[in-house]
Amino acid sequence: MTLNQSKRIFFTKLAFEQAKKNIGSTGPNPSVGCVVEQNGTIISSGNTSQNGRPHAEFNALNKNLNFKNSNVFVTLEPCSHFGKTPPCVNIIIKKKIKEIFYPIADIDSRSRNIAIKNFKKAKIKHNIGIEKKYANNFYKSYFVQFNKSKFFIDAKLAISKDFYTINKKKKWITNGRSRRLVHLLRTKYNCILSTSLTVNKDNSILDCRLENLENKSPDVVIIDRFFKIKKDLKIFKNKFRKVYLITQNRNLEKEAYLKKKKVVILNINKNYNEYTFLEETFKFLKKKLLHRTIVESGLTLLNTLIKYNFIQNIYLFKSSIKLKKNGVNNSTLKYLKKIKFDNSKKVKVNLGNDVLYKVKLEKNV
Ligand code: AOF
Ligand code: ZN
Repeated sequence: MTLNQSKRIFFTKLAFEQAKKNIGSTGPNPSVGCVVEQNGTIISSGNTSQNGRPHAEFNALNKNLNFKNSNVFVTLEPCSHFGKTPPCVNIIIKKKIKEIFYPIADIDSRSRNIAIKNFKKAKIKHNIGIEKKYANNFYKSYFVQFNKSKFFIDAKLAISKDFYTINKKKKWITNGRSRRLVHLLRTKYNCILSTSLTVNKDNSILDCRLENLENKSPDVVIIDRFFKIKKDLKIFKNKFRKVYLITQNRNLEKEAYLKKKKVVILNINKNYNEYTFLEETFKFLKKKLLHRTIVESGLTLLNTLIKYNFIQNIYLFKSSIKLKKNGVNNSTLKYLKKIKFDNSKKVKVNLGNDVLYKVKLEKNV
């Protein structure tokens, strides 16, 4: 049975649904999805395992099934190198797959454009390019790893109907559905970036507290240029993740205390200006293989990051309630004004009375 183009697109999209499952928790490895189709139905599927291995194709094909006449849809070129696991092209060839579909080549030079040669030799049909644009966008945070000066940074912001970011009377601005979605969103990132100002004030934990996803809590990076972090905060208590503190000042007593709590401290040159300080922070995160960052901070840091074009997407959770006199810190101030609400760059999701906008900013990635 030959598949028409719309079916091929359909199965490729399903492969991306698999890839989405572990995005943010495969370490520096790309999160890949794989769907195996036979006579119009899916007989197997897989995705890259947590921490990056085994790979998606292995997870889908290492099964006692008859794969004869099957087509395989993968979200990225299958690997050809012997790394910590054998090459995925080998298992695809061994299982006598009829045709392999993937949108784009891998960027890793150990595998880039090599699969096609192996498939040709093994006489396996191959089709490259379906959903290419989607794939290029999906793998942005993977591609930036191969570029020293590019970073993948998104942000989350909760605002009232009248654009305030702080409620004087209550801890929350948005509803329970929005807040649960924030917890899920966190699992899609390697680290959350916040500031000592925010965590000192809110005593926030910044983890994922959804059932069975607790172990997907991203690491936390606290920007604290003047070493103002309080000592006994809840943020230091989560066992599933690391905490990094980035500062330009010294405080030996506090450093010793935090080190005991396993907090990693990065001391950046005191003479560096705001921009260089941030750039050094992001370079450090790259070294730590924290390639997908989400900012959850107050308006000062967020505005600064927008000013310097560091932010890619903003997840804007907006409630239906006006805070009026109880509102503090209006988000229409300063650089957030740059957010344009034109439909081409905005995705809208209804969450009960709240609305989530995903707004894409112009950025250098
Ligand atoms: C695939 N399927 O699911 C993924 C791939 O360190 P290793 O040996 O696991 O190799 C990592 C590289 O493998 C990574 O840079 C990328 O080229 C590829 N990732 N390939 O066929 C997968 N995650
Ligand atoms: Zn592989």
